[in-house]
Amino acid sequence: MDIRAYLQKKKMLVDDALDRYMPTLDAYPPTIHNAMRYSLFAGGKRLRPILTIASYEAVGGDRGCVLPFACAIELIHTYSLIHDDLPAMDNDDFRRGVLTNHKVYGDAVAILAGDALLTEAFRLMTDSDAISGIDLRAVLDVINDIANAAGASGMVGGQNLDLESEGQDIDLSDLEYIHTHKTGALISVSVSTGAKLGGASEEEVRLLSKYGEAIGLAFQIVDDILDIEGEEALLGKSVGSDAKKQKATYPVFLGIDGSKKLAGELTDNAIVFLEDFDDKAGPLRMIARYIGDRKG
Ligand code: GRG
Repeated sequence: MDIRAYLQKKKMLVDDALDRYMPTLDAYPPTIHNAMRYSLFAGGKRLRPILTIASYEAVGGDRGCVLPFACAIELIHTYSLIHDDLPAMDNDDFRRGVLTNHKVYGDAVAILAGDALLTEAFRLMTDSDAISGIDLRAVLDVINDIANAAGASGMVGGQNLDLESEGQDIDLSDLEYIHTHKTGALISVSVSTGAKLGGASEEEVRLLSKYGEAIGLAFQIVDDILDIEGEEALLGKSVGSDAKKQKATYPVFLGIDGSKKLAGELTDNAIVFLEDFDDKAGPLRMIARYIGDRKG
């Protein structure tokens, strides 16, 4: 199977599960449920949940317990996009090819929709059906990892430094901290969550976490490049915003070619971390390549 067919098949699986797990559109009160579903089903690539499933399958996970956790990570990601787009943060009008949540529902409801998606993620991961049959120590371990990756020492902390750094003179190690936390932490924990739920050994979790860290940083470096030379129609959002906000990015430090080279090296390294895995890790290898080459 080629990467496009693989991603499409797994995206359908995730979309279907999200639809089943989320409260329906007619749930009360209506506005918040509409706003949550508006952004969740606006057409994301579902890269993070797909990574969780691919990692689970790479280590031989076959008990079908990964989907609620994969979907919970997508809920957290969607909340972060809604909040990131708010006027107080990036102030963006388009996301996933449609108007941003606050443009449709207003700032207050967009804040609540993000809050509710974040909370819903933790409800889903502690739902008795979702966790039935899984070793509860593994459940607590992955929930703890996900909370760390999403919170002040992970994504929120990276976002905080990113906002404070606009227009400031920062160095490459500050930028690496921002990228590995703002974007990399959730991507990396997507991979480790799948591995742990799939029953991976400690060494397998270590290697897959290294893989996740490498593709997480590569993903954000490619995002910096796409903000300069990407196509809005493929990205579903405006380009050129980093330069407008005087954000430090990898192309500012390394140039476009240097940034592409580094993203290529990171995805190559990611694949090296998979050397000891068998064919079941094939999708993870393809996803690393896809992240290096993506246009949207
Ligand atoms: C507001 C707490 C908080 C955090 C925001 C993720 C994030 C942190 C901000 C998003 C800003 C941004 C565009 C970062 C670039 C990398 C990124 C996360 C892109 C969006 O992810 P994709 O391309 O999006 O996987 P889809 O829509 O496909 O899910």
